[in-house]
Amino acid sequence: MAGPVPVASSLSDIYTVDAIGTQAKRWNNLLARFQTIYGQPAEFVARSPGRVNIIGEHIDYSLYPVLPMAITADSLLAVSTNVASTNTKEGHYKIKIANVQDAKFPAHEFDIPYEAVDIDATVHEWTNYFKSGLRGALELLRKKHGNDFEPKSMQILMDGTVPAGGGLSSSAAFVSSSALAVMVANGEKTVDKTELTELAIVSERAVGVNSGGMDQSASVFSERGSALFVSFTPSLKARPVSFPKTNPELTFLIAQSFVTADKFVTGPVHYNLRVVECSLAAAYLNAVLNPPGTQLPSDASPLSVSLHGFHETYFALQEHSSGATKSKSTESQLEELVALTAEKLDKRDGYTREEIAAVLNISVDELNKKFTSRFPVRAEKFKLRQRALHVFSEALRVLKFMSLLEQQPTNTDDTSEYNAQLGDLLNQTQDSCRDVYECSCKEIDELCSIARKAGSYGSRLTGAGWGGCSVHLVPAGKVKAVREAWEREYYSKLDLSEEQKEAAVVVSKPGSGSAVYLVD
Ligand code: NG1
Ligand code: MG
Repeated sequence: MAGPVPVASSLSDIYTVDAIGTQAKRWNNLLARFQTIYGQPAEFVARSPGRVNIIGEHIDYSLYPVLPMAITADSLLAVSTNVASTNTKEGHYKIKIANVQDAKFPAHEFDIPYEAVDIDATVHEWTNYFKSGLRGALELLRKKHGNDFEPKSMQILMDGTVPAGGGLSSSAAFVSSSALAVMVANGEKTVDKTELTELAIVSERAVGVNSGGMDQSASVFSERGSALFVSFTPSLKARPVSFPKTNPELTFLIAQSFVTADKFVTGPVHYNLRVVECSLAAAYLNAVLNPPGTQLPSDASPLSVSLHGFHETYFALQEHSSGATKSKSTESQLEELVALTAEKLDKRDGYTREEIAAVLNISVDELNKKFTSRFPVRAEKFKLRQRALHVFSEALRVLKFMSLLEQQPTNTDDTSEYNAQLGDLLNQTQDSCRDVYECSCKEIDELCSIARKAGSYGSRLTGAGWGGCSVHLVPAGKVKAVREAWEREYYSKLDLSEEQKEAAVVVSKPGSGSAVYLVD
């Protein structure tokens, strides 16, 4: 699992047999366009895929494990480092970057000083994602090779097929493929997957989103045919998990809502606010449940303290004071935390800054400085109870889902009941996302209920939510019925282009993660 990013020598190392035809055309087009634009061939292509999250929504930044899988759609960066230096400023290197969709994503040329990559996160500019991968990769290269390391100039052509703002993680695919491209362009023969993932997680925050680490892990580590169990503590680990053989066979369908949720725009009231609420909930629970003065670990979460950090500290202290030798199972700990949250956090309409600061025994200024200053958030009240209830119960559902996957059904003549148990957990996630975490939207709710009526075992939003994509666990024999129902009851009511109709629903098999392809 851990180890270097693989070097592919043919497309069959990257894609499943059924995808190769389409992908070969796309790659040929990318390489031909590269030649036309830059007048020379590309040296290599760096590739990272998007992902769909099967279960474990909005808990990665609270440092609980999640279960995503990579999809076929990906970000490709064709690169050459053979750049004429005649018009590059002294002490600078040149980045020329273009996109195959040049009307939507115009080409740019940058002269970047050796010391620092400047990113203006206040403007919404597609090349910021490249720059954030560049910045992260250069930090790592400097750590390895010393501070006077001189980055190489690069010419790049990008082709991304992960829809932006669609909950399939186009950003993580772009940032991690960018960081990978920079590492390879600067002469790294092998790129370590864990190093790449960690730098991509930190890099993406430079674009103004306070993200967790699920997407980058799924993009880099995934292996074809398996989902990926990603855990973040004590350190980042990813392990492939295969789906048992079931009857009826199970298929994942991904359906677009065509509601675009742009974190860059709505972050302060949606995504970034949830991250802050979770961190505040951790601090609040620590103040009311742990002995006075207890410090939570300031771990790798985007903010200073996490619900997982509170969880660990709480039970460690309990065991210590009771002298218990056998620790409780994580499942029963999570059940206990759900009950404690419901009891101790009673304000259903949310807590004001003043109320929270009083319990934490700090001033409102200190609270703002510690919790709400790194990323923009806008809120009068913070729904600590609801957010913590979602996180603990969702973390529990991930464990339940994993234990179902690990116990093969005994009677394989008919596993409908087993399939239904998997589906139920997905449905519960959707209920919690809609009602408790408030990250769904009516269009996603609609896609889910249409699918369930037409035979889906379990349907839910995937990714950040507030639009974007949904994921559905459907028996193979019902795929057609589910697609038809969506067409009839949902898509036909939208004004969609042919291209959008084409991309609205995909049957997804778990795909492979990041790779480098050397062009010969
Ligand atoms: P998407 O759907 O890609 O925007 C986001 C976060 C994840 C995770 C999910 C919710 C980023 C890059 N990714 O995913 O880390 O928190 O939401 O589970 O912000
Ligand atoms: Mg994203």
